[in-house]
Amino acid sequence: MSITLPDNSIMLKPNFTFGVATASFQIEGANTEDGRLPCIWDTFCATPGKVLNGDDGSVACDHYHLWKEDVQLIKSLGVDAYRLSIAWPRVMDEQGKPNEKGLNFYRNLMEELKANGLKVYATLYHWDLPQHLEDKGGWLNRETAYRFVEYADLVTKELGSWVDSWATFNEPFCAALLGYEVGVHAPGLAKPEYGRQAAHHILLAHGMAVPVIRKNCPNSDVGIVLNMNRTYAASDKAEDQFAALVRETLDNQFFIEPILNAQYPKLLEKVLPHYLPNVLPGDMDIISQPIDFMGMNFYTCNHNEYDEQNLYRDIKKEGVEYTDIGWEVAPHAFSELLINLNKQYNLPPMFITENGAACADELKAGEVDDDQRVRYLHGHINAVNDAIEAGVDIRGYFAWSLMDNFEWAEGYSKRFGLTYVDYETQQRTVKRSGYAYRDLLLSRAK
Ligand code: GCO
Repeated sequence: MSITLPDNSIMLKPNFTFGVATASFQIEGANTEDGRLPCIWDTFCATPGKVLNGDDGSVACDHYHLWKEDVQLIKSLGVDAYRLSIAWPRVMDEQGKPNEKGLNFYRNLMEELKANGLKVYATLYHWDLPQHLEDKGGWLNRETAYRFVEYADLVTKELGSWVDSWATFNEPFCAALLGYEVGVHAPGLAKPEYGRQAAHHILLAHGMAVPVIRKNCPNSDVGIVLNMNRTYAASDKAEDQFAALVRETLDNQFFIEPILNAQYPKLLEKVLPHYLPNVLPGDMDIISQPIDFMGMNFYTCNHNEYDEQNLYRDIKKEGVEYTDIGWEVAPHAFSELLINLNKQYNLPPMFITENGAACADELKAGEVDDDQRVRYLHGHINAVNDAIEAGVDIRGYFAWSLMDNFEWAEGYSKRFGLTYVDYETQQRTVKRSGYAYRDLLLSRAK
């Protein structure tokens, strides 16, 4: 099995960008080195019962020390670009002053990426909020949005010359909802009214940071990365159709509409008014600044039926394929979602900033034969191609992830990498999927 695209696919043309993605907390380790401050994920990991097997980010993939060989690994995969995130607690001290040692790590890394001909896609916030800001209320506190703008200003001034594309936030949904409403991610708070308010402050921080980044980096693109799911109704019954609509509204529209249309979904005013955050005058204009791109992270789809209490409830579908993390493999949902969004909104250029599969990989005789991931990537890359053919403006695709890493509440138990990581020895082994991805990319005409 290989990963192929139709010969005439736009994705094979030189201006379509292929890459691999990671995030700081998931790979860097060295979480006390060179003045790096504690972040909410350090605290969460240290709280018994929160992360599987008590795993933490103290070593992870030791990328903080192995970055140079990791750049060669990235290059060996034949990609055009690398998507990484900057660790806020590494580059700024509690007084808001730059931490030069932390900044140097990213300067060296980015310089090396550039020297190897790779484009740099940087995300400012992939969930590692400094703990001292959480102690003052974190994303429930509007002040945190102002602190974020100071951080964005510092980082984009210091690192801007290497970065082709800046994303303010990765997945506000997960940072806000999983962190403050459901409590399965850091900081682990769980009050129904918290999640959407945290989300509003994150969106506000995004909007306030955009003009600052544009000023510091006039030659870089600026955007935001959202996770999106396609939700299907469990049946043709009207109530199940309604449940699916509510689910997509809460997961997708709640984040897209403020950014593109300066409003929270109208449906919520009638159906779930307590899910509407407290918005101050002017906020929606700030949030809806024009952006150069929208990043979309896509993994799976949901099937929902009506639930008296919560309006929707997940059901597990029979007869479909699942990955090791229990997520349905649904490439059709990917193209459908992109095509639907393109009809519903005036979308900016889209980048698929994450897509991938967790598999129960095993290293045998120096090889990892991850057939399911190869099939997953083939299906999903072709789903992107289908969406492009249907008229959606998609400019790039990033596989999640460059290598196995810290999978949040699942710790190191779930492997998403194109490269296998032996956490004892830190040895990296490119999996069959990594080679299949590389072969697709090398097949492109120069
Ligand atoms: C996310 C994050 C990644 C995850 C990946 C797999 O989308 O949740 O961006 O950090 O590791 O998505 O869950």
